[in-house]
Amino acid sequence: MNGAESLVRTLLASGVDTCFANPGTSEMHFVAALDKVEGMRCVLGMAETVVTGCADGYARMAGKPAATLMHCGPGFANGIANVHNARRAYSPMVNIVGDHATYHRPFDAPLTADTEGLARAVSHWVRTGASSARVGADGAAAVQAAMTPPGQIATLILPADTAWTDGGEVGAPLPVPERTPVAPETLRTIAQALRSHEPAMLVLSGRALSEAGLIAAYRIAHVTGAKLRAPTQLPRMARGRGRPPVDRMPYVVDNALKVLAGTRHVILVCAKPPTGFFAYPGKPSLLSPPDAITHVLARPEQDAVAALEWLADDLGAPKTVPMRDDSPKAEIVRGKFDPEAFARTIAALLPENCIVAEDAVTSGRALFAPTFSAAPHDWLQITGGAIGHGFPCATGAALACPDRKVVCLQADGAGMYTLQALWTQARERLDVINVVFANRIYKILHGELLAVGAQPGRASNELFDLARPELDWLQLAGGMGVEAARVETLEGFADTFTAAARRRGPFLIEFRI
Ligand SMILES: Cc1ncc(C[n+]2csc(CCOP(=O)(O)OP(=O)(O)O)c2C)c(N)n1
Repeated sequence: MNGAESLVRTLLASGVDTCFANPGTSEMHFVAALDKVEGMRCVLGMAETVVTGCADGYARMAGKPAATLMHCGPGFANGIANVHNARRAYSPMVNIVGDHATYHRPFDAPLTADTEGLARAVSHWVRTGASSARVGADGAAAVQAAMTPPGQIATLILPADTAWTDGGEVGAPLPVPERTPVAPETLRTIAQALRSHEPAMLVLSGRALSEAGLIAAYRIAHVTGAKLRAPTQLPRMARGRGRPPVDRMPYVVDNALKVLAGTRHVILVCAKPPTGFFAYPGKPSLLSPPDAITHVLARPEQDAVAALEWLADDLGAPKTVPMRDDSPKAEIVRGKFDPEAFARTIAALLPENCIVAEDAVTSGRALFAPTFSAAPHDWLQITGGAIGHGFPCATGAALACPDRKVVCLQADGAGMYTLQALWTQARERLDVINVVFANRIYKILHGELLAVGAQPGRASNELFDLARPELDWLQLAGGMGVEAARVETLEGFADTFTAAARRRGPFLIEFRI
């Protein structure tokens, strides 16, 4: 058995059975091993950002890593933007990056690069295989690192000779550490702060946004009056009717400052302190009031759900609390696109138990609160601000959950970064409804220009305008094997979406705004 085969067998033994790939010559022995060994689902992504974005969506829904297979430093570099998003979502991911044979490196052949340096920039764990005999053990260590709470990026660089040389040994699966409990003194201190009835806010992310975490947080809010918020960008949240409607922190700094104003205790549950997405002249970076006390109830790798449940019980919260949802009624609205009207419309249309992958930028700003009244669903967002996440994230989520409908809400400019994911959806016959918000402009950047105090001019118009030439999403999707339709009204959208939801397989709706 060569090193490559030992690595494939190790990954399978450790529970990794899906590989998103875009291989090259240095990965040929790994590919040959995939041919030889049964059990790995291999999915081609026709750009590395698609590969890594798929692995992110897959991990968020499967709760375990997929492997990726990429080619040398430049291939990995192409994939970095969505590794960055995955890292900020705490998604477990095992990247296998093929590279030149060890003895070939000194000759500086064209693909020679600082692969380790590139990997280190975005990975929690990096190793370069040293021998075929060690590659199996390295693979098991990579899976262990990826699965270590809260979820990490592990990158194993595989020089070609470590893959093709005989003497490979299958690595035994390694134990995965449990989530650590929150210290009793932390729980008691925070319980005391909440009992003071001074204005408090729990900021929930990670596991705290699971159904169990949200219910416990809602119980705490019910007895203490504490407010609940999720960060502006969240990895995954259980939402919809019957689940606690916890809104996001607004993106716009002034609005976020208003939400936090007067808060005395900011209690972080797997979340970071509320921070502006960017700095703006004359505005603060940290959004909590300067005199607020920041408490850390649970770090992302800790057992946040148990901590929230302990607090809810200790504070004497009833086990079940009536759910109050003030969000507008879910109903199909008529007329032109408008963010609020679209939100009410999609709330009426989302299929039960669907997965929403959202990279909708400005068209998505108003989506969050009104869709609390939709049927129960999971919502995935771009966590690292590196746009071009929606299509691949939806693709990976659909592979992880073949029995669930996936709805991808994608801005057009961001969608152009990774539209090749549509081809993967067609090839794998994935059940995804892609909605493209075709406003034909980098709209958010117009707002950002004004926010830094500048005025739009010739150059900024040139750089933000996407209408010359116009993108034709029907042809783009059709060219990659995905059926598509164009709509210009909300009622047209509702009809087309309803028809798409009844069928299986990928579909794209271009919503002309
Ligand atoms: C990888 C990456 N490159 C560039 C940017 C900067 N950026 C932020 S939003 C944006 C344009 C978004 O336009 P679009 O997706 O059409 O959404 P809209 O603002 O029109 O709603 C750009 C280029 C980014 N966030 N990430």
